[in-house]
Amino acid sequence: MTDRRTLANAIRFLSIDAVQAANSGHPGAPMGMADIAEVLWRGVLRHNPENPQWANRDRFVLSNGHGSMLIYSLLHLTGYDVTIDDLKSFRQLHSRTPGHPEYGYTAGVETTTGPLGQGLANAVGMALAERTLAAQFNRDQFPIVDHYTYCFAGDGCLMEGVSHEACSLAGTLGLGKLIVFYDDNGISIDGDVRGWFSDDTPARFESYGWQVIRGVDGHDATEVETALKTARQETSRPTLICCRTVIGFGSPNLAGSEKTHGAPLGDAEIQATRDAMGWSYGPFEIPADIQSAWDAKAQGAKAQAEWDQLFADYQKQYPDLASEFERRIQGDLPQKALPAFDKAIAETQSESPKLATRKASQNAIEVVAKLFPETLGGSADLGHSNLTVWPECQANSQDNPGGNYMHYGVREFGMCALMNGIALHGGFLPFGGTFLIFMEYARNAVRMAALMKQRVIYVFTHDSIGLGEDGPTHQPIEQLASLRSTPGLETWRPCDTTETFVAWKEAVSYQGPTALALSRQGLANQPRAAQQVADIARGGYVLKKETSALELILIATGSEVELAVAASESLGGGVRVVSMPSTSRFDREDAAYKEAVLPASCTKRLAIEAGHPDGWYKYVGLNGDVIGMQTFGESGPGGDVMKHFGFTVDHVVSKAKAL
Ligand SMILES: Cc1ncc(C[n+]2csc(CCOP(=O)(O)OP(=O)(O)O)c2C)c(N)n1
Repeated sequence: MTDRRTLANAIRFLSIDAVQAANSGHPGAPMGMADIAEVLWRGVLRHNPENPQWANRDRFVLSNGHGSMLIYSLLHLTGYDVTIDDLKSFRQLHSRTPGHPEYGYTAGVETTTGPLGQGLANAVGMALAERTLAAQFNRDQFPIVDHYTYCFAGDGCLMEGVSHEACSLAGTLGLGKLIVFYDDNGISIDGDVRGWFSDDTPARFESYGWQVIRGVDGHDATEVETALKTARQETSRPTLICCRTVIGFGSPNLAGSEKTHGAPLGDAEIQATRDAMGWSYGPFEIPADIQSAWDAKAQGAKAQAEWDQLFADYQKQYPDLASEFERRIQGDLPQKALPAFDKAIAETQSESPKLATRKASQNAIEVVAKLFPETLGGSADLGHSNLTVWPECQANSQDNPGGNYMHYGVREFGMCALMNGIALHGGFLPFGGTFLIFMEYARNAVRMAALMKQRVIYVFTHDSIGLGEDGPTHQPIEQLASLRSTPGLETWRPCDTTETFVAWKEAVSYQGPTALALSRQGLANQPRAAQQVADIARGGYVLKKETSALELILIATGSEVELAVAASESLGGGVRVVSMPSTSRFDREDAAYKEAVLPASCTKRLAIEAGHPDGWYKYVGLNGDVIGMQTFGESGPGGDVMKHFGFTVDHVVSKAKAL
C-alpha cells in the first residue's frame, strides 16, 4: 500500500511539472495543500468522476484559484475527463486547463475562481442552495439532497472583504454542511503576511458563529482526517479547519518562500525536490499503483448507484415532486410559465396606472414567484426600497431553511457572489436587489456571473439622478455604461410596467445574468399595439411612429421615454420615438430590423438618458446628439434635479431643433 505522503506527492509533481512546462503558474499552493487534498479527495469527498453533473455530489471549490494545478491534478488522478495531455497543455490557448479554474472548461470544476475571496462566497451560496433545496424536496426517509460543500481558501481569500460578508452570513444562517480549509502558510505574494495580515482568524470565525478547528498540521494526514471528522459531525454551524502548511512543501531551497507562489521552480530545484521527496519518476509520470490508489471511479459509481436507488424509490412515492426536482436541477423552465407570463404582460398593457418601475417589478416578481417555484429572491437590506419582497415570500433562515427570500444584509458583493454559488449549484432562480449605484460594490461578482453564463437577476433600483434627495453619492452616472459593456450581461432599463414585465420575462428565460435598472419615480404606461408589445423583447422598437415624412428620431430609455414622447408632441409629425430598454438585445437583431427601427436615411437623431452618454453615439451617429450626464448629480427633489440637468421638454426640443 502506497503511503499517503507519496500519494500527495503525485499532486505535487504534476503541479510542479505542469507549471514548469507552461513556464508560468503557481506551484506553491498545490505543494502546500497536497496532503490536505489527499485526505479529502481519497475517501471523504462523495463524487462520481464519470458523472460530474450528479445532482447530489459534494461540491468542491478551490477559492485560492491561482493554485489551479491542485484541482487539475485531483481531477486527473481521480478519473475525471482530464488527461495527462490536458495537464501538459496547462495554460495554453484553448486547453481544458486554463490558468485559473474556469467553469465550463474542465469537467469537475464547479466555479471559476481566481478573484480571491469569491470562491469562498460561492461555496457559501452552494451550501445555502443545498440546505434550501433539501428543505424543499427531502421527505422522511428520503434525503435526496444531502451533500457537503468543501472549500480551500488561502490568506488572500481571508484578507478580502467579501470573505467577511459571506462567512458572517454563513454563520448566522448556520450552514452546517459547509467545511472550509484555511491554508495558513503565512505567505502571500509580497512575502511574510505578518506585515499586513495579523487578524486572529480563528477568533474572527468563532465570532461569526462557526465551529473552528485550530492548529491542525496540514501535512499530517491523521490530524487532517480527525479535523474533517469533527467538522462533518457538526450540523448546525459551518466549520473552518485552520491548517498550518508550508508553501512549496518539499522544495529543499524554496519551501516556505513566496518565491514558490507564482513562478516555476526551475529545472535544478525540481530535480532537488524529486531527490528530497524520493520521487524517482519523470515529468508527468504517475506509476500505475499510485494512479490506481487515487482512482475514484468505482467508488463514485457506487455512491451514485446508491443515490439512484434512493431517487427511484422517491420517484415511486412522490412522482410529482421527483419530476419537479429533475426539472429544477436541469434548469428547465416550467412548461406553462412563459405563455402565462405573456398573458400577464398583455394585461399590463391594457390596464396599468402610473407606477415606478421598481413597483412594476414588484408586481412582476409576484408573477415570477407563482410561475417559477425555483425563485429565491432577496435584497441587500433594501427589500422595501427595491421592492423585492412579495406578499407570500418567506424569509430563509436556520429555522425556515426552505424559505424563498434571502435577507442578505448590507452585503452587496457577498449577495452577488452567493447568488453565483446558488445558480451554479442548480435548482434555483436567484435574484437580488440593491440600489444601482451599489452594484459597484458587487461589480466583480456581476462580471463573474457573466463570465460563467449564470442565470442571476439583479434588481437595481433608484437608477438615475431622478432619485433626487439622496444626492450624488446615490445617483448612478457611469453604471449603466459599465453594465452594458460587460460581455454576456443583459441590461434592461424599462420605461413602464409593460416593459418591466417583458424585461423580467426575458431575464428568467436568458441563460446568463440580467441587470434590471428601475426607477424610484412614477412613470406613465405608454400606449402600444400588440405588435409593439411583442417588439419590446427585441430591445428597441418604434414606440411612437411619425405621422408625416420622417425627419427626426428621439431614442430614450426608462424615465426619459416619457420625456421623449412629450417632446415629440411639440416637435411635430415628422418625429419618431424609439424606446430602447436593452441595447445589447437590440444589437443582436438582424440588419433589416435595425434599419426598420433606425433608418439610415434619417441622420437627425437625439438620444436621451440620464446616464453617461458615450454608449449612445453608436445609435445617433456623428450628426446626432445625446442628452446625458457627464458630471455627478446633485441633491434635491427628483423633478428639480432632472430639470437642472436639462431633462426637460424645452431642452430636448431645443437640442432637437439644433440638429
Ligand atoms: C481579488 C484579487 N486580488 C489580487 C489577486 C492577485 N493574487 C493572486 S494570489 C495572491 C496572493 C494570495 O496569497 P495566498 O492566498 O496566501 O496564496 P499563497 O501565496 O499561499 O499561494 C494575489 C494578491 C487576485 N487573484 N485576486
